[in-house]
Amino acid sequence: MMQRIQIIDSHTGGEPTRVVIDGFPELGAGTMAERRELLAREHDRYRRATLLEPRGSEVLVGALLCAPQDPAHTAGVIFFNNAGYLGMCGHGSIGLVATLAHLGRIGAGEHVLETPVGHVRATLHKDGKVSVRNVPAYRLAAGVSVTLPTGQTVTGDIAWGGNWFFLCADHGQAVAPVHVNALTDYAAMVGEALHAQGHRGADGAVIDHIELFADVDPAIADSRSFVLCPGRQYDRSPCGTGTSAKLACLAAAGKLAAGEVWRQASVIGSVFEGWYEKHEASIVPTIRGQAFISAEATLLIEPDDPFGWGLPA
Ligand code: PYC
Repeated sequence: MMQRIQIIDSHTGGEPTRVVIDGFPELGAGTMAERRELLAREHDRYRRATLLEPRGSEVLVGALLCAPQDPAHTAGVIFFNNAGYLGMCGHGSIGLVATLAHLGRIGAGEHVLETPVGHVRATLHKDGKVSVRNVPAYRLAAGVSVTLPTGQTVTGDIAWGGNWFFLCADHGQAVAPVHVNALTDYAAMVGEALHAQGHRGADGAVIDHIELFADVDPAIADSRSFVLCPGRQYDRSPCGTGTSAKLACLAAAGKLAAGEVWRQASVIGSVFEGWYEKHEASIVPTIRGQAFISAEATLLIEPDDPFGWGLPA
């Protein structure tokens, strides 16, 4: 039987989100963490068919639209990428809200999204921008030193912003679009060294996002960053969960007050605004950005297509 997967594509600050509206297997009525686990364990070929070649590209981030557990909530969502599954995704949440608005399913106002790592509150503003009040973020460790195979030692913070991040600024790399290949190699090397030297997030979690910060023209933003995601793809947007982790580090270092706006630019120059509220030992970050719809399509998988479920790994 021909498989049909209905998708809507958007981009948030240049970073694509492919929302799956229909065509994935039924995942039951559990939490989004339970449904993500089931998807990964039994139906991973749907992730590969939807995101990877020949129907997608390595850079896409997927967002499976699910019925929420709580009918009072707007939607559930499971984020995934070329390498596996994500906890939260800031740019993807903005893309999902823009997609639901495009479909006429929601209007301006506040909406609750259930994700595998907690509930987030997304506000669709009348001007099309979206604010995502993320799960609590915190700095786990400050001043962590990592020695690279080149002999260079870099020092940075480990923080949670809905995914695990290592954030550093003393890397000496030029954070500019012409250098994305070199930045990708460099950030991947930092990630591997971090792992090899035993650095982990809470509960032994792999730190799978690396953020390299640099100064920027203050007329544009407060900081510019290159963010490498698992699967060796860099985030074209400033990364919502990465900006959340950055806000947690700024708050912990006493460099940004609650409610003060931080403007984070991506390597390609797109900007998110972010601010936080204090929450016990952590913060609750809010990220504001905008997504634009780029395609509506139905992916088709013929039963005899040798590459129907993606190219071999
Ligand atoms: O915006 O949080 C984000 C994100 C995570 C991975 C790619 N984008």
